[in-house]
Amino acid sequence: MILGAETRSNVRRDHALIAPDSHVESPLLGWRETQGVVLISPALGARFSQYLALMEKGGAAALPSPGVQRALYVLEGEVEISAATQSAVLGVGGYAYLPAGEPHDLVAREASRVHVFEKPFRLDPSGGRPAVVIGHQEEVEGEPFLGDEDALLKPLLPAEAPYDMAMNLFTFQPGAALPFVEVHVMEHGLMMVAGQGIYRLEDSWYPVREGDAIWMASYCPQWFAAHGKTPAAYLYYKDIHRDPLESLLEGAAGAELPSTP
Ligand code: UGY
Ligand code: MN
Repeated sequence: MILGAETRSNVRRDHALIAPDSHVESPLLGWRETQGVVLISPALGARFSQYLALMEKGGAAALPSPGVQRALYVLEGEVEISAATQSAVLGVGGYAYLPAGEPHDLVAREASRVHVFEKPFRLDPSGGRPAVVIGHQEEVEGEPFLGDEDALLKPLLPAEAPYDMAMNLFTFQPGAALPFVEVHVMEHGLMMVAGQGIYRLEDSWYPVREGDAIWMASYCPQWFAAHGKTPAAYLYYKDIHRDPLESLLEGAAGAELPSTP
C-alpha cells in the first residue's frame, strides 16, 4: 500500500467510522482561536452534529444556532464555562449541557480539546424545559448495564422527559461486551475515549480505539466487545423521549380530524 493511501475510516449508508488519520480541520463558525473537526453532521445523514473543538489558550466558543442545544465534554486541557446561573472550570472528564437558547461563554484556560454534540431541540408535549447541567464524570455513579458489573454505564444528563438527548459514558472491562446485537430507532454518535475493541456495525466488524468516532443511524445493528489489557470507554449520544412519529405529525399540526358521518 502506498504511504498515506490507507485509512480505517469507512462511510456507509447507515454507519460511519471516522478515524483520526483522516481528520481535516476547518474553522468553526464564529469561534475564536479554535479549529474544528466535524465528525458527524446531517451531510452524512445524521440528525445531529458531533465535532471536536481544538481550542488554543484563550480560544472562545460561539453560541450554537438558534434552537440548537449543546452538550460538551473535555477530552484534554481546561476550559471555563459560564451560563446565567452556573459557572465552572472543567478539566478532563468535565462536561456541560446548555439548553437551546441558553447564553453561555466557553473559554479555554489552556490549549484544550473539547468534544461537542449539538442537536435541534424538540419540545416535550408537556412543555417541560431542560436546565443547564455541569458536572464531572467521576461524580456520576456507573450502573451495571443489564446487570453486567463489567460494563458500567454513566448517564451524564438527567433521564427526564424535558431532555430529548442523552450523553452517556460507557466503560467496559477487558473482555466485556454488549450482551446482544442492538437494533433500535435511536441514533448514536460515539467517541472512543479509552482503550480498544471491536465494533460490529450492520454486517461489518471494525477494530476501534481511542480517538475513533462512530455514527450509527437509526436501526443500524450494533455490538461492541472490549479487547486488550485496559478498560475501553466511549462517550455517546442518543436521541430519546420523543414520539417516533414526530416528523409525520409536524405536517399534521392543526389539521382537523375527519368528521364521522
Ligand atoms: O444506549 C444504547 O443504546 C447503547 N447500549 N448502545 C451502544 O452502546 N451501542
Ligand atoms: Mn445502542
